Amino acid sequence: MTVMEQRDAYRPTPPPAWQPRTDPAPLLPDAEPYRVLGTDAAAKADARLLHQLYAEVVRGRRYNAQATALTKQGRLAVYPSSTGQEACEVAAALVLEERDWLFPSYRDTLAAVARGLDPVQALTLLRGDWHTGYDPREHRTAPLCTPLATQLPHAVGLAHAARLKGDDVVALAMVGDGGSSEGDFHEALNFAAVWQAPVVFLVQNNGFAISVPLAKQTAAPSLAHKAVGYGMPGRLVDGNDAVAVHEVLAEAVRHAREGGGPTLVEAVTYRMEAHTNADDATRYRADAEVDAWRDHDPILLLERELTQRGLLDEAGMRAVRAEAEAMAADLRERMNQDPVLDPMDLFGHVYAEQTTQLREQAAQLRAELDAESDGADR
Ligand SMILES: Cc1ncc(C[n+]2csc(CCOP(=O)(O)OP(=O)(O)O)c2C)c(N)n1
Ligand SMILES: [Mg+2]
Repeated sequence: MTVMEQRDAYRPTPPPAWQPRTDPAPLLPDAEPYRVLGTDAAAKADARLLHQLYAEVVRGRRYNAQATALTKQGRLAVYPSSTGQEACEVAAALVLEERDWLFPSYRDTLAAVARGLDPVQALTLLRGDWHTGYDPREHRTAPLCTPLATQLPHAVGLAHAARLKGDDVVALAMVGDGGSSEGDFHEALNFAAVWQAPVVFLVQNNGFAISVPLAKQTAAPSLAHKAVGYGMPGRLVDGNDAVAVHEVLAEAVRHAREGGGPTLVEAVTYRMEAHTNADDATRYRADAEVDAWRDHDPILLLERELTQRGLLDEAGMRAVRAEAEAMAADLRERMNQDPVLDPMDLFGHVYAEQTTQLREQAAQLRAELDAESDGADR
């Protein structure tokens, strides 16, 4: 008789019941986006911060309108407007210290400008005349990133490296709802959580990835819920409420700085304009849907709060608008000047050491340019 044949001799016990390694409950986002403006909590909002957010958001709206106008005048190749999303743009810039890093996407020119970049320099890439247009190290602002979500692993790498070196640096990376479906999004969040890197991920859920609505993009309960799967907190915030976005991001930055690791923030907002000036949004969404968001405009929400508290009157609004107008006039004037460009710069920053092919191409272009200028001299 074998052991197996002996009754009760071999009784495998089931493995212990499976338990999550960490409690997922504290990581879960709220059921509703966090709001401050229009609620009782708004009374506690700092008057100076309210003014600052208001001035920046108004300036941002004007910047968007001016940049879009410049595309129509042929001065800018393309502009992805963030009209309607200015609260997210401005709050993201304001919560960072100078030593921190911002990793923006192509839609986040305003965040770069609110961080202190020259408004013209910030448009260099979209003008198509030079690479990034500004020194990312000087401004601690990575290039405005067109390949979706690729800025996220960069942000994680930088933040992790800074932590290893003992530098007090937080990276804030911005991405769209569509970008959250990319592999880079997954890789970045996974690494950030495993390494407890000091990163804040800000997803601006503006409803669309060009013409694709969020419902066709994800089956997740919310984009903020995705955080739980990686083991980081997810926060859901009203992306048009500048005070709420500022508060949630500031808290996430503080948490990261103190060694608490990354946070995923989903800001629920809406893209009021088409994807870019080259897109026709009326082909895939109804005007009524756009109109429904007008009463929840980030400027309107701030204006209501400031006027109700007696912190802003007509004269104050006029002064803020006049300042924004002056910025737009300066932008217009400088963008209307033809930039001085050397076509040979094309070859300057491709490789540390040029390949034979590139050297040949550079020589060919040099010869063509010389022949042209000889012709012009004659
Ligand atoms: C890797 C990659 N795939 C596709 C594209 C083309 N593309 C440019 S913008 C865009 C939509 C992105 O939507 P979302 O992430 O929601 O950002 P939003 O434009 O709404 O700010 C797509 C698919 C791209 N730029 N990069
Ligand atoms: Mg989007």
